[in-house]
Formats: sequence, structure tokens, C-alpha cells
Amino acid sequence: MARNITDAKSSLRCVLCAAYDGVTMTRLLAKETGPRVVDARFVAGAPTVASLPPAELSEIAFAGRSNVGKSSLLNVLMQRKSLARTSQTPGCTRQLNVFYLRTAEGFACHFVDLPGYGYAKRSKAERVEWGPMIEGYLAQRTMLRGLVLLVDLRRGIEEEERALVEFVHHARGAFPITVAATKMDKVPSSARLAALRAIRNDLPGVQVLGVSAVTGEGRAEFFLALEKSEKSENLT
Ligand SMILES: Nc1nc2c(ncn2[C@@H]2O[C@H](COP(=O)(O)OP(=O)(O)OP(=O)(O)O)[C@@H](O)[C@H]2O)c(=O)[nH]1
Ligand SMILES: [Mg+2]
Repeated sequence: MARNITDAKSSLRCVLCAAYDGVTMTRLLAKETGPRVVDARFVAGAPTVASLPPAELSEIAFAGRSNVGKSSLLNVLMQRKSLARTSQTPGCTRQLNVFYLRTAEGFACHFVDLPGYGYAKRSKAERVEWGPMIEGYLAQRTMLRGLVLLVDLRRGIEEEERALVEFVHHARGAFPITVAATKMDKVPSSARLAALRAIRNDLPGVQVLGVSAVTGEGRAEFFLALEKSEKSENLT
């Protein structure tokens, strides 16, 4: 029993730490594989492309509709519980958020968490502002080496995803795009292969990988794809 507020706070901290360790351990012991991250930090949040810090390191951008799980996947890749803010309410990420990541093997890059598209309840002014911001970033950023396009494995490819892939190919020619078919834990394992195949058929020539931010499944394969993108010489 806590004797005072300080004791109560410290007991709460212990309970939270235990819960955190439980989640991390479950993920690590269960499905999460791939490189160990030795440094992960928030670098900057920019409301416009022009206000981003100078591009000095390779960048990999994460795009997808609101609530698909971009920030959650970033946390799994960075092995941090909540470095990127996540929420059940769509429209959580409202600016370009840049993170630095380095693995024990020496892979280092910036991850850029983009605001989600397709959230109907966002004000018209914000939607009008974000389209050009995402497109401006994807078309102009000189250190951009790869795009991760997230789709819900249950939902597959829709008009917006097709348009985004076409936009990037038009702006940059051949460019490394990896589709992260996420929330894989919500699809029974017997149905996963067919769902992945449907996405591959919809976007021929684009690499499609299944992942789950809950179990960490697919993390190792994902890193291999990112490392390949990071080495690409694709400049605007
Ligand atoms: N079951 C399951 N839930 C997930 C997964 N990834 C994300 N979620 C949940 O989906 C919701 C949205 O996740 P976010 O990571 O905030 O999504 P986002 O794409 O960054 O959303 P915006 O910033 O609003 O565009 C949260 O409630 C997450 O816990 C996953 O792989 N499996
Ligand atoms: Mg987000």
C-alpha cells in the first residue's frame, strides 16, 4: 500500500515498467526478429517541406492512409515503444516527423513519418494543405532513398495507393517502393498468403511484405528491403 504521493507514483512507475517489459519481451520472444537498434531519436517535426532540417542523411519515408499504422510500424522498426506518437483516432500525425536510427550493424538513416491521407473528418483546409505537402516532399527531397507505402492487409490497394505509386514513378522514375501490408495479426494465417497475393497483383513490380506492429512479424525482411533502398543511387 502506498504511504504517500511519492510512493504511489513510484508504485505506478513499477507497474508501468513491468507492463512495458512484458510487451517488449512478448514481442522479442515471439516473432520480432532483425537488427538490434542502438540509437533512435526524434530529430524534427516540420509543418512544411521548406522547414525540414537540411537533408544530410539518407531518408526513408512512410506513407499511407490515416490510422493504417505508420507510426506504430516505425516504433517496431526502431525498437522503441512510443517514440513516434500513435493513436486510435485517425489524423494523429499532422506534420513531417523525422527520426534518426542506427543499428548495431552500422545501418543508419532518417525515417520520415508522413501525415496520413484519406481521413474524411479532417477539415477541408488541412486536407488541401497536406496533399501538396506529401507530394512536395516525395518529389523534391534530395536525400529520399525509398518509400514505404503502408496498406491494411485486410483492405488492400485502393485508388489513393495506386495514385501515390503513379505519382512517385512519374516524379522519380524507377524508385524503390516497398508496400508494408500491415495489421497482419488481424488476418488468420490461412488467409494471409491470398491477401498478400491480391496486393501484389494490384501493384505489379512493387515489393510487398507482410508486417505486424503488434507481434513484430516481418521486421527482419523489412530491414533487408530498407537497407537495399538506402544504398540506391536514386536522386532527383
Ligand atoms: N492489431 C494491430 N493494430 C495496429 C497495428 N499497427 C497499428 N495498429 C493500431 O492502429 C491504430 C493506428 O496506428 P498509428 O500507428 O497511430 O497509425 P498512423 O498511420 O500513424 O495514423 P495517422 O498518424 O493518424 O496517420 C492504433 O490504434 C494502433 O495500435 C498492427 O500491426 N496490428
Ligand atoms: Mg501517425
